Amino acid sequence: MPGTLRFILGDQLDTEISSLRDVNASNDVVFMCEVADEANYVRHHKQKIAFLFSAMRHHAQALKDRGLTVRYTKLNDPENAGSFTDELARAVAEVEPERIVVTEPGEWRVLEDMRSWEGRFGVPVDILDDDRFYCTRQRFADWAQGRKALRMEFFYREMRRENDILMEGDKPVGGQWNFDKDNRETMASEVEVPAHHVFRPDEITYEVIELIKTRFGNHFGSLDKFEWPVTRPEALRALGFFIEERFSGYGTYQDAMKQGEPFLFHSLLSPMINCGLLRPKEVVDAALEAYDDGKAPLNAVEGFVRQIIGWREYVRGIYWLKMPDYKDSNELSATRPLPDFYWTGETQMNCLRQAITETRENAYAHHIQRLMVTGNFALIAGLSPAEVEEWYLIVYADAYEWVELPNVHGMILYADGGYLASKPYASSGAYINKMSDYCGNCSYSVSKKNGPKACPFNYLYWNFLIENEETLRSNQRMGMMYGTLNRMKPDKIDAIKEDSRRFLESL
Ligand code: FAD
Ligand code: DLZ
Ligand code: SF4
Repeated sequence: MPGTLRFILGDQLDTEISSLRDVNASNDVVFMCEVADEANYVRHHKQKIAFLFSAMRHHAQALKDRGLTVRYTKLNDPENAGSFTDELARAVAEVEPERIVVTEPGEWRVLEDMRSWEGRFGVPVDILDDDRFYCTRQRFADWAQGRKALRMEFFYREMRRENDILMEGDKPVGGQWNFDKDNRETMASEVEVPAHHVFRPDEITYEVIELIKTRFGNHFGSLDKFEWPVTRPEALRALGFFIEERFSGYGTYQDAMKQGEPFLFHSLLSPMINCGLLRPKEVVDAALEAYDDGKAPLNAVEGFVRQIIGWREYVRGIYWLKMPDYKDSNELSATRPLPDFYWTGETQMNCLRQAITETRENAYAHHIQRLMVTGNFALIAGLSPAEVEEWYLIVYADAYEWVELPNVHGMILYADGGYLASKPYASSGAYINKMSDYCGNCSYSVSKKNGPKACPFNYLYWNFLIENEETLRSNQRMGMMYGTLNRMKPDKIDAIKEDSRRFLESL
């Protein structure tokens, strides 16, 4: 008797995903496929593809172990049709289901495909809500309705109240909503960075790694090591390690950067949360439990929870509210091509060299490296939003368009004209110098403002303000900067322009 065909995408690796909730083990077929189109629509980091394919294969096995029938297409299956729609066509022809059930995807382009499936296959297609999130797309749209500016902080407070997280009645625990001011410590050299836990590849992962090396050998990134959790038990262990060993320092050192230390006190959980191996709600619950047990201070717990119920939900809300047009804007008319060093790491700027080299090795960089090093440079050097967005989507194991795009287009590049961030996050070398030990190992001098030895962030910062004065001057939050700029002597302005011209031409 024909049953339901349940299509599970690579970032839906949760046995409780909505599309499996009413599964009938005797009639239904679960369908998963590795397809070249998904690996190639941008040329993802090799480690990212290996992570996802291995996690998919392990998940398929976990579903079979639960007694479900799973039809799984490997990338090197000779019959593999190469795309979601064409692979689904093969599955439909074979299974002849009475309906198809799928959870809504994380990317607009996939949703568009999904909407064509009913017409194409002649069977009903149920696209269900992805209720792994705290906030539905509709709930976010209702919140956004009628607001002039969408600010994360106000959305976050609603999420706190609505989900009764860190609340005492209607007041925030500790008397403040946000403890960010306690989360800006630099890291003294004697602070010991917790151990990084390595998850050793098993046979399935090794097989996938070989496949990726053969099929995607020319993609960005190294596969010399592979240390990610790829199963649900491993992901839960990673969560446990974070809570026990890193969480207490998470808040204090959240913004710090240190040469040779790519992970610091960060959780490294985003690839697993985004692909479904971990549920955001269980991660937040684990953090709250650690707080109740006295394992982590409030600044760490609040800071961490804010990233997940605040930022993560907020960027998803913005993505679905603004797509498909969101990526089209280019408020600052930035057009400079992405410099080659974003791929090679070969630059004299030590901060960028560190962040990019670590990205190549780990398919990971922590938030401040993404925001204040690679992101800040992209902003003040006027790099093309489309090229920068593609780079971020390629290089990180946690990157999917719903989360990458608002962070890049809105947060770092201000390309949406301030829809997401109230002002551009532009900064000179002083910030990087304060929060890291990178500058001490750099060929440039962070204390020099002009000339060939000066830190390029210093003059590019002012050059950015000069070039975008017309657009940014009226922004109240930029008033102080433009006040300083206006007081600068003409020869200083000329030096800034000349250094910037020389440097940008050399890129
Ligand atoms: P932690 O510091 O331990 O944070 C805990 C969790 O909070 C993360 O696992 C993540 O789920 C969530 N989180 C934190 N900040 C954000 C944020 N700004 N937006 C959404 N979730 C957040 N995150 C992605 O998951 N995918 C991306 O493609 C991505 N691209 C980014 C691009 C730029 C330019 C910037 C500035 C940030 C981006 N982020 C992205 C957000 C953030 O940098 C990563 O989530 C974080 O670095 C992941 O590492 P972690 O798990 O160790 O995070
Ligand atoms: C990122 C990715 C890659 C590289 N490959 C696959 C794949 O072969 N099969 C699959 O189901 N999913 C893959 N993904 C994740 C999808 O791109 C993701 O599910 C969609 O972009 C929707 O968020
Ligand atoms: Fe980066 Fe400038 Fe510091 Fe060099 S001096 S590490 S370029 S901020």
